[in-house]
Amino acid sequence: MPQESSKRLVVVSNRLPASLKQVEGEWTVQPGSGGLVTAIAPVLKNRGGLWIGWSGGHGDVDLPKLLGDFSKDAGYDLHPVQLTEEEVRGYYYGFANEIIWPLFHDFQSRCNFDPSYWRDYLDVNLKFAEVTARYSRESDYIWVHDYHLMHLAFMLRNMGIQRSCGFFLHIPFPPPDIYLKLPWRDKILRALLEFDLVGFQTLRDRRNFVECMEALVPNAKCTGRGNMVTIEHQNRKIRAGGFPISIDFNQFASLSADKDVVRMADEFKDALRHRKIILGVDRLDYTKGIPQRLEAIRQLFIRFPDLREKVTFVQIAVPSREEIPEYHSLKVEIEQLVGEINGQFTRPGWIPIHYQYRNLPRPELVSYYRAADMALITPLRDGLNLVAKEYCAANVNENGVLFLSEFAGAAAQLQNAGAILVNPYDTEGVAKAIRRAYYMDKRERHTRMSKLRESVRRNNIYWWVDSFLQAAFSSQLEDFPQDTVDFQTESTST
Ligand code: ADQ
Repeated sequence: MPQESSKRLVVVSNRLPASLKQVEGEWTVQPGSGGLVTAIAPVLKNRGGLWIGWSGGHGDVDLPKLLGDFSKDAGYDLHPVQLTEEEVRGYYYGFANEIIWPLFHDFQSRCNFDPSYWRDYLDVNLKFAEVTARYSRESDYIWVHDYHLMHLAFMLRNMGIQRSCGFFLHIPFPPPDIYLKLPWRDKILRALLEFDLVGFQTLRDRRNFVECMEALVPNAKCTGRGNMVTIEHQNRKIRAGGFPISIDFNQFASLSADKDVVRMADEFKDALRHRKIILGVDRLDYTKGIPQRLEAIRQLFIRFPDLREKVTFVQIAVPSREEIPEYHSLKVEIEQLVGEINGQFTRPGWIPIHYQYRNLPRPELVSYYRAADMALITPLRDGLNLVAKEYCAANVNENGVLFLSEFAGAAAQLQNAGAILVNPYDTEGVAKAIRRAYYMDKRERHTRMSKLRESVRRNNIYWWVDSFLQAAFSSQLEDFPQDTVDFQTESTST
């Protein structure tokens, strides 16, 4: 890799990779456990660096002291961006969650294009840029994450601050017919062109981005074929490419083999009397298709009575964005559907759907993955979907079946690797696919799952960080290792 790869890294995301918790009356900082933190923390520690993000409120704590202590242990610095309640309401709940999230997931009818949200979004992006400018140096590489902060490079340039900046979008980028509905479509697209590298989850997202750019910024020129392209705009070169995010494969695989996890998985199977387990795991969000999935389960029991009392569907939903009324109505809708379907089919000794609404500790979550015979992952739209990869990594016995929505970014990588693709809106089609998998022989299940696990093991989270940083630091497009991206299956899509 070129010498520049030793640049200090500055990560900027909406939230810091740590949360504040009260333990016996004392505030403490607990490290985050998500994949992004796991992958980036060692890079930050090795090459030196910092993470900038919103700390999440708590006005009564001595934040600099708490974060200072945490930084010493972590080996990299955390710098908080402090936001007022109004800013959080307008920028986070408003602009990010009521405009960009629904629009970019093709739910334009759920958007609330309130112009005041836009102003809050700009103000908060400016605040993030000020903190970034204060704590970073000109030689640093700034890596910005996600749709909350699309204006960060633009703000830095406006302030006259020279930095190399990369951006990664964790959610889908919509095609022009949807993106063009955004009232601030030009400004956001031009702001994204202020980054030096713009990364997406899939090749399709990258193509959508280029098509929107061609419609809105006609003087920008795009060259290159395949995964990475170069865009020339106002005497600058911007790179755009697909980098499907992943998980720490070894961490999930070894946790799944841990004796406590094995015991929990066995207890869970005993409790369900060794019926086949179909598992759904999601944040409770309308993009995840939980009601449609429940309807598919209903269809399964209507169309195939031979499977009644033979399979149990377990849906685990993690509470999310509970302050937003739509998320509350979705929760009620799901609870009603579960009650209805259970009322329709339950027999003594068998409840068809087990529903849990809670955040699970990682070992418990992995024990569910381990125990499940099938994972039913059917978002209506998803940037990637990490649960699909976590299920494969944890399926150490290699006998599980992964059903994956065609509309999850992960489908581009995993469809040729053994996942069974389904259309989440086609509830009868999903039911038929489940029945086929129920009777699938052991050899086919094993062939599919070992291929899936190999794909996730190879393209793990460390590979993802390396791919992005290599693209960020290489001066030549050819330096980017195209052949390591499993995108061949997407070549027919636009
Ligand atoms: P999310 O929409 O949050 O992420 P996903 O990728 O599936 O979706 O990640 C969810 C995470 O939450 C997983 O790591 C999972 O283990 C965890 N989780 C889910 N249910 C849980 C429960 N009940 N208890 C504990 N943990 C639970 C966004 C995008 C995705 C993209 C990721 C990463 O929407 O498309 O894959 O970012 O880029």
